[in-house]
Amino acid sequence: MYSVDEQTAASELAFKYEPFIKSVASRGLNISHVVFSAFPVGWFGEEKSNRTFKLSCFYTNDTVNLYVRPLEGITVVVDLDEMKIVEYYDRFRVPMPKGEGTEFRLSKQRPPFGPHLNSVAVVAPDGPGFTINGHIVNWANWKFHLGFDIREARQEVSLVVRTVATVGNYDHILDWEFKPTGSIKVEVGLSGVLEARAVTYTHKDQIKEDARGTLVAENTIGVNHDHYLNYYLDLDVDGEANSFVKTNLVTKRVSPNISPRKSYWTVSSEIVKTDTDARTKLGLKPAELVLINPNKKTKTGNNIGYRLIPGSVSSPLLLEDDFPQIRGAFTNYNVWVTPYNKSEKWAGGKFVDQSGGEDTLAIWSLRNRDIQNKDIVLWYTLGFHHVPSQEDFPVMPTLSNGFELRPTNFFESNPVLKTKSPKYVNLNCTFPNTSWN
Ligand SMILES: [Cu+2]
Repeated sequence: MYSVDEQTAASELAFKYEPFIKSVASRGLNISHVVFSAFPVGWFGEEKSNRTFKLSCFYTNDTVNLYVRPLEGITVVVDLDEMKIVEYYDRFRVPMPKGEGTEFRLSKQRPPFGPHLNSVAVVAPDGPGFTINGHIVNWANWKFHLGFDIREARQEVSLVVRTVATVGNYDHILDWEFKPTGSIKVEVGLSGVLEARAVTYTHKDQIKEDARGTLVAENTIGVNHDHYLNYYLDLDVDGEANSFVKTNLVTKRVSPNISPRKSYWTVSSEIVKTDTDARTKLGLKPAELVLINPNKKTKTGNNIGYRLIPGSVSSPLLLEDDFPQIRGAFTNYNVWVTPYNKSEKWAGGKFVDQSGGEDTLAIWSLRNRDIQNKDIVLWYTLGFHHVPSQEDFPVMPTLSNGFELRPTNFFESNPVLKTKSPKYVNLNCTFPNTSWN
């Protein structure tokens, strides 16, 4: 830990340090544009460690973004208790990144701007319904303590396309949220009426067998069950020909005597060759799953892509040779990628309950078909294991899960910076029941 005063004192020390002044001058830079940022030096197994931090240098000319123009190669190490420079390195030179294109302030953005967003207003005719007294917030059946530390807020408007599919006793609220960032968030909310089984029990103490559910009311068992949804995502990322990339996040050991550090992590990307290889169980090892267009690159040479950010992951609990699992085998993996084929549309097969499993995604994906630089389909299986609780009776409050499709090197930089916030609308309503202290 260190204080702001210590950081200031150390910076002052460095600005007067002759070798540092020379290093800056020898690069043809103006020292009045240099700022320091302090990074604490941790414990790396030394017997006695000192309170030190490293000062790294940044150049502020042509930018207000303090961290984007690192003055690379120079490090000043300051002992905070002694308040003196104990190590100094000027090791190498690389070109300094440009200030151009680093402006993030809305008021400084220049045309061309992104698409126009209309204002949206939410009206609460009886007032907001909550009260704030000091740090106590009261709303509905909630009362909680809240400390505010708001620095900056940016308005965000997104468009939600919603459809509700009522399938038997369940309602599925299917949302597609389109964001100005280019992200698409997909969410499914489950509500509806539990599948119940009538029993003789009126109290949990009477149950001596495996009831395969929860006694949610007298004589009523809410049955344990699953919900699985499969999303057929025929994505065309900047064109039809796409590839599926698995970017594995891997731990590397540092060779001895190079650094006091023992490990770091990096990424190892592989373009997946076939639909059989593409089958992925999520959560076993960290990886980013990206659909790229291998024929299109950004200005800096990254492949244009969109990545899948999964929600919470479910895997089947039934045995593989159990009949419902044979026809519902699309749940065996969370992610599948297949070449586009007009006849392959329904992951669980055309005949659903009557399927013998032959016409399902699990069978199509056994053929080792090439999925590189082709029109491909991403299939995402999302699931819930539902152990009913009393709150789910007589009708269930919405339970949600989802995933996100997020641009990944699709844009040259953050696209939202060029999106003007919608105008603030003052509806001039009065809120009679609210006290704002
Ligand atoms: Cu359920």
